[in-house]
Amino acid sequence: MKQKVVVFSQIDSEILSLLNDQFKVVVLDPKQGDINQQIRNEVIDADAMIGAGRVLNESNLAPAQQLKVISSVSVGYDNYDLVYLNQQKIWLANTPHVLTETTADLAFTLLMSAARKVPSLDRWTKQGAWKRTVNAEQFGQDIFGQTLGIIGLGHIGAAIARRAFYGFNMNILYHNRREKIEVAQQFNAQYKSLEDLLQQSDFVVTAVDLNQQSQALIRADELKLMQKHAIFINISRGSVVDEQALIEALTNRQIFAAGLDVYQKEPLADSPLFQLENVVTLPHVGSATAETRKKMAQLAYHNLIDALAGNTPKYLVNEHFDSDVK
Ligand code: 8YV
Repeated sequence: MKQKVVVFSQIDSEILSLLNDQFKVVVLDPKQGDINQQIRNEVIDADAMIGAGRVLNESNLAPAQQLKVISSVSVGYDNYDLVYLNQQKIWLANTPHVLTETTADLAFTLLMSAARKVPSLDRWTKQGAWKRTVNAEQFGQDIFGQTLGIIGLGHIGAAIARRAFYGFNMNILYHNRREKIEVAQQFNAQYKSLEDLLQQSDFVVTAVDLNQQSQALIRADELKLMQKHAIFINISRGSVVDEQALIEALTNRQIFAAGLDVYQKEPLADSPLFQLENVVTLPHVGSATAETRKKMAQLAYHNLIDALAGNTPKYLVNEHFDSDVK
């Protein structure tokens, strides 16, 4: 009998047809009603799940009888209850590396857009407000040669640093759980406490995983440390920042601007952020290019295939239980 795969979000069509060739595939569809109920119904006899962007934990996975692997089409895995998956001996696999450069590109897109007011000036121009030469209201902030503070010097943080160092001659500061001496040397990046980084940077970018240490890392007190002309960029996870405190800092012009790709609650709906001219809002598109999303789907597919063949997937998140249990 064919093994059963539950696809819990939209997935690349070529990968879907590869899955269909080999497995009994059930694709969940939020339009067909409560997605968590669909998960509970379908997971009972599922061997594998593949997808992204859903919270999976005991509340929807409990009925699973033979689930071996959840193959996430993402590098982040904060939406999965890893403790529960470990208890249940369910493998979790992710898709690192293939999205690093694309996500770093997006960080720079946000940085430059916020610094040079690209979205609001675009609207202004199209509205016909450009009557004579621009004045101080339309002025942005310099990028070249400025100081960039990177919170989280992992793969994506390092790819941002590379752009900043080679492309924009920026002075780079970083904060990380551990010092990253070798990576930092490549970009002349200096390790700083969070407080010093916030005080000394013209731009602050968060590129950390969401975990217990990084949850609400940036709150009102941290935002107060930033300079008045500074720009805050978040491409990691919304919950790294106290969004309400950020909204207040932007409303009171305590900082110059923000560029956000991620939010405490996604999709972002009816937010005070929508009223602010000094924030650039994107809909969680860090990795969203056609090429990269395809590579992520391929990697997730290979992780799934490995796991269903009984082999440890290449990018296993939960390494601490024996692979021979399944
Ligand atoms: C995902 C991301 O594709 O990989 C991650 O962690 O944030 C994105 O690249 C997204 O989470 C899918 O919903």
